[in-house]
Amino acid sequence: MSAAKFEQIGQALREGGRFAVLSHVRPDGDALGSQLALGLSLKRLGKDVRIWNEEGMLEKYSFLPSANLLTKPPADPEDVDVAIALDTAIQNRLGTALPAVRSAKVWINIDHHPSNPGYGDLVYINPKAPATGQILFELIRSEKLPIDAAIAENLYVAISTDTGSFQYPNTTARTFEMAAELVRAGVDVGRVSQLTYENYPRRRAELLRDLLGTMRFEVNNRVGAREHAFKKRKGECVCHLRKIWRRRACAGCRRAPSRHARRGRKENPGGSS
Ligand SMILES: [Mn+2]
Repeated sequence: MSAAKFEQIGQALREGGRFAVLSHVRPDGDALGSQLALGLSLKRLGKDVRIWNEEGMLEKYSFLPSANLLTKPPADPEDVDVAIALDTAIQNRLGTALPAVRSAKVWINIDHHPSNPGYGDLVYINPKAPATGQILFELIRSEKLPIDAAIAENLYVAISTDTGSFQYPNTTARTFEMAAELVRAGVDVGRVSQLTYENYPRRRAELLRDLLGTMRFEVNNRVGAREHAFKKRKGECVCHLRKIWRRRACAGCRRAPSRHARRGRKENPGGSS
């Protein structure tokens, strides 16, 4: 499904001067980690790089190395040579970053969502890759682009979060090989894992407390929670319930299976995995 080869993308990265590295709205670890990793690698090449996401850096991922480089796009467009969309199946999901890069002469589209229609000039889509971060790692290695501990940690978080900490079925032997290489490149696994998975903000702890408070057992021991209380954060709630009672449907949420359940069966359009 990929149309461009790594060599062509590598050449565009070396030849361009001004870059904008973008990803989807409502970003996840793969989106933000991928943006920072590629943005930092381009900076190490001496490029003029913007790393923009409509929502700016999320508090949850503010521990990522050089997280401060990722900002909201400006209201007025800026001149760039190359716009790079990462992990974004639908171009419109770049949100307000899209009008900010309207001058881009070359578009590069790197993604792992099978529904990505292949917009852009240089397109590399690998639906078998569990994370866009994994594709970037292969690109960086193949094209001998700069990598250091900061870049490695961003890639590690991208891959770790999109594989559910190397537990989802999309995790392959190659994913572990890559993780080993990233650790050799300087990832502090204990520190990064703790910051990624054991760093709930207070509001999340409160949500969990409220969720468990309304939990009930239904027919066949299925687990449910009062749906209306958690409408806005339903996905997050279901994730928590599934972590406690695997494979038991959440009665209140039957029409909204968890992201984990959808993963692998039905692709999530718009790129939130
Ligand atoms: Mn992804």
